[in-house]
Amino acid sequence: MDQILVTRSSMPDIEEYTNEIKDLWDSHWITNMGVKHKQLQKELETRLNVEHVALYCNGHLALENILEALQLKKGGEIITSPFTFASTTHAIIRSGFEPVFCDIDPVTYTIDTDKIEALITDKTVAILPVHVYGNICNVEKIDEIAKKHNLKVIYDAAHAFAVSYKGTNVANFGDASMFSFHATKVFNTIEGGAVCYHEDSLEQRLKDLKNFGIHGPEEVAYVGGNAKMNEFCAAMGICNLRHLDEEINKRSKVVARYRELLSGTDGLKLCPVQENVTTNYAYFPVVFDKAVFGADRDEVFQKLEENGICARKYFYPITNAFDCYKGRFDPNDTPVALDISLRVLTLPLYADLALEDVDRICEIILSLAKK
Ligand code: T4K
Repeated sequence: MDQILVTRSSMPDIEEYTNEIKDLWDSHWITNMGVKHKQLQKELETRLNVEHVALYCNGHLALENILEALQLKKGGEIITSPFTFASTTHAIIRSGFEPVFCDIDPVTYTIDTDKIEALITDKTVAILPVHVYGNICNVEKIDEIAKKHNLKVIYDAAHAFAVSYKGTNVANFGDASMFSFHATKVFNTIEGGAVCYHEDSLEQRLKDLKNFGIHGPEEVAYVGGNAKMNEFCAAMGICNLRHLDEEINKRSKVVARYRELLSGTDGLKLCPVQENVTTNYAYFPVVFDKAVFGADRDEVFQKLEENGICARKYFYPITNAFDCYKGRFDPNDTPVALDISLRVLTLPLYADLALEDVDRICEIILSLAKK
């Protein structure tokens, strides 16, 4: 039996992609903001209904670049969630800021907005919440806190592409949002990412940061790096965008099947469907309570693995427990995040995952339940 991995990249038919990249052989223009890059940028601005999209070679550098472009006071504190992928915390630290970890809400696993204000000091410069698993943060409350304390808000929206809240695409919240277009995401450009933002003045700064600060063949005006999306990645994005709705629709069927089979099981906690949110079905996390269910997360993980099914412990360990930050942060400061990280498993989810495979995965999980 074939292995089932936690996800599988969405890809267009090979003919569609080769057709899309044919022009590149004619022009020999394969990177540095070529026609595909421009086209994808425009298509995304329209699709997300946002003023500006800056494309990147990956989501991580997109995040580092927007943190720099906002010209926040270096050494300043950024309030964020540790229940996330390594990138979020690394980006804050690599950009010269100090992360201050706020605990998460036990239902959505996004930043607990009731705990943010107590963490604000005179050094705080921004809030960097994560729409984890595509669950939307409490954007209204975050906006209110940010306005009151004059803080910038940068969303890590790596998981939330195509998600909208009360009819507004998530790309529009805060001062900026970062998306990841990595191979594992609902929408991919192989590797890639984007920053969506409102303020016009950020456009030039982001361009400078991702293209060496070059303003012309004989003019280098800024000390920038290189984080451009190339033409092959942009072409993949153009193709994948055509099929996005269809892919999300297929994912919704997989998620519906998981919900049908697992909802109501004692000791299993699923994310509730968020009100007023059009979701993208990015991840399917399940939180296990051994005392009630009969098996813990690691036992379920192991059993699935024995059956060729690779679920993943997204996100364990939480970032404030990483080895590279030993002695610097204390994961016990965020007890909810710590607890969830020890009990969560994200189950396989991708558009072409067969419903029979979902049945088998659930059967294996439920076989571990207390009789
Ligand atoms: N912020 C958040 C909240 C994020 O989750 C991420 C990325 C970022 C920021 C940074 O964005 P990027 O700079 O990555 O654009 C994966 C991804 O590499 C990473 O993009 C993602 N988050 C994270 C949640 O998951 P791993 O270490 O789990 O990847 P890997 O290689 O184990 O792949 C997972 C599964 O995906 C494989 O078992 C099979 C499938 N897969 C993988 C690859 C590489 C494919 O089907 N095709 C592929 O090409 O991190």
